[in-house]
Amino acid sequence: MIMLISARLSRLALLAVVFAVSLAGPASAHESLMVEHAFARASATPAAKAGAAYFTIVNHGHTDQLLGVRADGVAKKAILHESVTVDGIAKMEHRHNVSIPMHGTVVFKPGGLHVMLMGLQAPLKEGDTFPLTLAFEKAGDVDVQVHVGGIAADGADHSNHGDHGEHSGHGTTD
Ligand SMILES: [Cu+2]
Repeated sequence: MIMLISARLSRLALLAVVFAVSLAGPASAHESLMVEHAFARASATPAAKAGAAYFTIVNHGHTDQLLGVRADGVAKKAILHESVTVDGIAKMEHRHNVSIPMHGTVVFKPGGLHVMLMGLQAPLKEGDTFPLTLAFEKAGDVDVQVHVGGIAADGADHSNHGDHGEHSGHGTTD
């Protein structure tokens, strides 16, 4: 009987340890949130002062929030924007934050959520990369390298090859 009780106690202790380890996980929350396929479109003219960056946030962990973005050395300001159509009129809305659902994926893409780069230090050139820092509420800062594609890049692989025609169907308004 005493043996049985102590066996149960040690099993409880083991469970407590497992539970404590699984709670001690801000580091693993950081790794479980990934930013993939970061891209931007090349500036259409050398005088361009604004640009946009896009990426896919893949969250393998708990709910988080994207609170802001920094593009130090690239643009004076980087803002979270969303292109929306209200009563048939396309416009861009400032987003103060973007919710990242648990085990969810949030796609920033032309015509939807994007990072607006205001006051570009230099026009974005196809083939270049630049750093972008995404600030998440729980995961903290996540640095990504943004690949600059053509002026109509949509993030798919085919847009990175220059030699099979223009994708003239894409708008460049955002
Ligand atoms: Cu915008």
